[in-house]
Amino acid sequence: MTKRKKAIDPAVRVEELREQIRRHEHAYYVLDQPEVSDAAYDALFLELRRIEDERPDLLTTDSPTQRVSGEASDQFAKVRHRSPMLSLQNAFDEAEIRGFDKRVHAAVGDKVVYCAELKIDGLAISLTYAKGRLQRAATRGDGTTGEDVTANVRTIRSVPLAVTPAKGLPDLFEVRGEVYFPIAGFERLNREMDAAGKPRFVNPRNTAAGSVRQIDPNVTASRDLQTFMYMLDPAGPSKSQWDVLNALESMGFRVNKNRRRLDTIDEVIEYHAEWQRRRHELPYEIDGMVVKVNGFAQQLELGFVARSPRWAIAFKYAPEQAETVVEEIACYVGRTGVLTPVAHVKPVVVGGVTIRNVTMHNEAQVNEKGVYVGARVTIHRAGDVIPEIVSVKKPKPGWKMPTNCPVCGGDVVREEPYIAHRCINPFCGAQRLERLRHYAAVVDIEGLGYATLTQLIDRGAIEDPSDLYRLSKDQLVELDGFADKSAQNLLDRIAASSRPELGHFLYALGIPQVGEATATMLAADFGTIQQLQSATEEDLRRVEGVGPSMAREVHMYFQGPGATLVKKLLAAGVEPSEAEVFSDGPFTGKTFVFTGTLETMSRPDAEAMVRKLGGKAAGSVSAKTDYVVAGPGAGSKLEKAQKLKLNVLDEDQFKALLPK
Ligand code: 3BA
Repeated sequence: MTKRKKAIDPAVRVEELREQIRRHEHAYYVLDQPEVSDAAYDALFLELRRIEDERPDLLTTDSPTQRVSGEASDQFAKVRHRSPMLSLQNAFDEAEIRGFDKRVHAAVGDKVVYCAELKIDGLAISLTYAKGRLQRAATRGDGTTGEDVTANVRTIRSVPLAVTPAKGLPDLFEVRGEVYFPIAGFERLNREMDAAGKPRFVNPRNTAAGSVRQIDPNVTASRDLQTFMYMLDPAGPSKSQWDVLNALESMGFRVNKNRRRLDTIDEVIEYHAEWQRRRHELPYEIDGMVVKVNGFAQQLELGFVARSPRWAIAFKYAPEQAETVVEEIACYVGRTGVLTPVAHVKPVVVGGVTIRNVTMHNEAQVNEKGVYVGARVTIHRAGDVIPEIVSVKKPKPGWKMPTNCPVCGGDVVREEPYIAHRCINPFCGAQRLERLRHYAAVVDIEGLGYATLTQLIDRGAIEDPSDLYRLSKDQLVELDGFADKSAQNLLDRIAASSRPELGHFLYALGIPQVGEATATMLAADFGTIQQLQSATEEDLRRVEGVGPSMAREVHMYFQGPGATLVKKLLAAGVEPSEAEVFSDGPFTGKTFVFTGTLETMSRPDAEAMVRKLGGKAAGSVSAKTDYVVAGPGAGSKLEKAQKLKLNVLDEDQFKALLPK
């Protein structure tokens, strides 16, 4: 007799599967803490879909398989909100938020608790639940009437299709909050657009709005939108905004964890400032903080003005994007002759700073973006980040680099395989100025800026850095902005720069391709400028971080223009200090690479320690590396070290190597 597996009742099994899938979706999409592997989740999903396919009678609209209904609608029905969706008053600075606090206290007295929430830069959405099922999702619209976007919002996995209402809630209730586009997903989408040769999306907010209003719910589903909820109507037994947020969370809605109850406006201002600093740690964009009077009794007392509650305010941050017009595209010539296109734009405030110029990398980039004179462009600038053109209204490729240098009129060429265009005139005035400026900055001659250098060049007083050391006080007092004392100060600073560390000296020369890190490595390796000058390409290639093309450039440099300049500098009395080479330390002959974050010391300190003990600290991992010290956040360097089977140490293991 064959043993028969006890038949499982499909009706029971579908409920079991739905329950498990909902739990996993909640863990993954709401809590960001997945409980099972994608494969395990997919298996449950597939099993559920199979049963539902065989037994259509068991299908329910709130089944996790039914997020995408498949019906495409080209028009969204208008829906009237049960109660108007209000708007928020804004405060743009401390004075305005203190004004709000004053009005609140004047109305409700001394004791006020605020509930502070991050202001998500998304779009407001309303979800109506009936008997625990998502019945309708609507956009805010004009506040009174919105659009029915249920089919699309159902595809957002953090939106529960079925919930167990909190105790004390009626059959019908509404949850409101924000739908947004996570930054990582937005960037991924734009990479896909780039790859497909399609125009980029401008910002996550607009893209989220567009995604919610897609004709085809499959498109919305593919966008991986997210939600944060913050309002519940009616609020049931909740007595405050804080209670509501907690109630929403326990019903399974996604609620932002960065929220706080605060007793004074000073604390609100501090919390606001904290998130202004930290906003770029978040995987989504915020445009401020929403400050709400916490207690419902006090909210009721405060009431409304027009369509805004008097108990809430949006305390905004400076926008990080703005639109403006390109007035001119100019080209700047750098120290190595590379031409950099710069868009001069109609001045616009972005991220709290007035932007007039936006640098682009090269001709190819100008055309990839489709920038031209007269173009309407969106500029982005976040924190300390350099402003960037993120999009062009009507992009048009076809901008061309000038064929002659805008400064000296010399020939401009593009040397394959490089993308950059270069002015190849070695006597180009712009290059000379930039080389001098670079030298002055690197050997730390404070106060020797463009204005002074330009005057000195124009008077024929200097041509290359060696001339600086022959300047007289008489020559300096003649310049604009100089008197006896300031001239002497500058001379003193120039004199003080004549004993540079060898690494600084090498970097200051402006050897093609040699940055600060390589210069330090070369200095440590060769010890003196003479040793370096007589090094062969072979010798150079042995240095950590120096590849064949750089070895060739460095070698050529010291055969050509470098030979003259170094000779002149030495003759002018500049004496690069010999790099300290500790030939018999415990790390002699060992090369270290640090990657990731160190927790008890800074990276430069750790590298200095290695050098002091006779070793070398390199910037990149290769077969020549002896030890890779990896901290949290270590990425590709660690991977490479593992691939090469190098010694990988953590910070403690590294410290154990240090002499006691
Ligand atoms: N809280 C936006 N309105 C918000 C409920 C009130 C409100 C917001 C908020 C009116 C956010 C106006 C549109 C609206 C629901 C009306 C938030 C955010 N609170 N945390 C006080 O994060 N963007 N926006 N939304 N009703």
